[in-house]
Amino acid sequence: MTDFFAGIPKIAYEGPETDNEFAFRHYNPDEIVAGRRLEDHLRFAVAYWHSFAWEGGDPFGGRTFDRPWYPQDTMENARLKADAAFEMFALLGQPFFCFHDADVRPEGATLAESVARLDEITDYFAEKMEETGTRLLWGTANLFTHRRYMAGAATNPDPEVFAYAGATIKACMDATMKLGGENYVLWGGREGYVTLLNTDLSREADQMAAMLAKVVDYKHKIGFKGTILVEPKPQEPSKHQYDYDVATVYGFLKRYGLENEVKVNIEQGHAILAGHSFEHEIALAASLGIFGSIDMNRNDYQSGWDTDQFPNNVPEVTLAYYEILKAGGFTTGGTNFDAKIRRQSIDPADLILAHVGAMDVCARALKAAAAMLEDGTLERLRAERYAGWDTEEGRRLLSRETGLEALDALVRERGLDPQPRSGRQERLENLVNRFV
Ligand code: 3MF
Ligand code: MG
Repeated sequence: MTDFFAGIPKIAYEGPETDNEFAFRHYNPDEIVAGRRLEDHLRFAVAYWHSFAWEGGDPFGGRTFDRPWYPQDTMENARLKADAAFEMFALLGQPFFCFHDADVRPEGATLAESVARLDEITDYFAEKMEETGTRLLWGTANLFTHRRYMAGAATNPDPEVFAYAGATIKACMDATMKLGGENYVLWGGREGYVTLLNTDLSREADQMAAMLAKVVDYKHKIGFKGTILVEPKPQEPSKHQYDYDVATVYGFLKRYGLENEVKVNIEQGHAILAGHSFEHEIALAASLGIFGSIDMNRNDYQSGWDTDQFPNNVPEVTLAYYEILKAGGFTTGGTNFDAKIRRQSIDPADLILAHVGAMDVCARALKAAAAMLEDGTLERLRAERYAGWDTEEGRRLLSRETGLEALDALVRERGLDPQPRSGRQERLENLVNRFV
């Protein structure tokens, strides 16, 4: 036991009327919504890196937090950090967490030492997972912080870095499998470039595909039953990242024949950076059959960079869960809070309350989305808009046999003069507002 969260009670559901800060107002894990427990719909996960490894630095200043597990360079402190992390998981009662190797153990002098430390700390996790019932949503390798990765991991011009990255991924996949992880994530923060002047795009694409294929092969070799997920992001830290957005990732998977093996972990902030909405990225992934999981953290709308803030906008989050529910909900995926408290939020209570608020926002949003789906008006109006395509004639127009000449003949013979119809956007927005 640490005393890091001393005085903070276990968070329970007390309903919307409570004035207790340390309570859920909307997230009642056992509430049944659309036939499923809320906990099983939302599948919340805490991100180890932001909550326990990040020290509050920014480009203009160093750490602002003061934690008993600093400096994070000994295994003793790694264990202390794990103690505090699992104490927070027990207080929040969220079912999952996620981690990178670099979040949980100090880097060793050699690969062998780093892997031995990862094995040691994840054995410690296994005991704590058993005690608290917390599960692993996904594991991942940090292939972007260490200087060896400054020019990329799989896409590095140096094959030795490629080998080092592969060995590191192997260790992280082994640890994820050992802990019963439900997914394994790859985010290519430095798989891209800073200047095209020194970059061979086509080689780097082949290298990235080669590594992803090795990941898929190793998954099957060890019998890992989870899902391999790629997390799209358009830039930052690279000027251009190859996994730009869902459409780009799908094109890449298709090109290298990996589209049935890999899905996507979509982050709200990354969607915005790519010039899309979160719900656009989710709907597109679902329609392509590659929707996997989400990172639920927003950006500041004025700053233009990845600020990784906790969600607090119910109407926005509702539209995301609407697409997720429409696609059948999560299978192995979940809602990971890849979010950090602001660097002035230095109290342990800030960490807890950030998650409490975010879980409530997501619960409200999911309930609103489920009610919208159940009501069915939105789907009915959408279906009506396309009804012409469900007719015999609609199907005939799409068929390859009906060429451009046939379309020409049809318009002339029938004297067609199609009349515009309202898209009814404001009516639909009003409808959504009735639920949020
Ligand atoms: C960066 C991110 C990453 C990924 C993580 C797992 C550090 O913007 O979102 O967090 O989520 O690397 O893939
Ligand atoms: Mg993320």
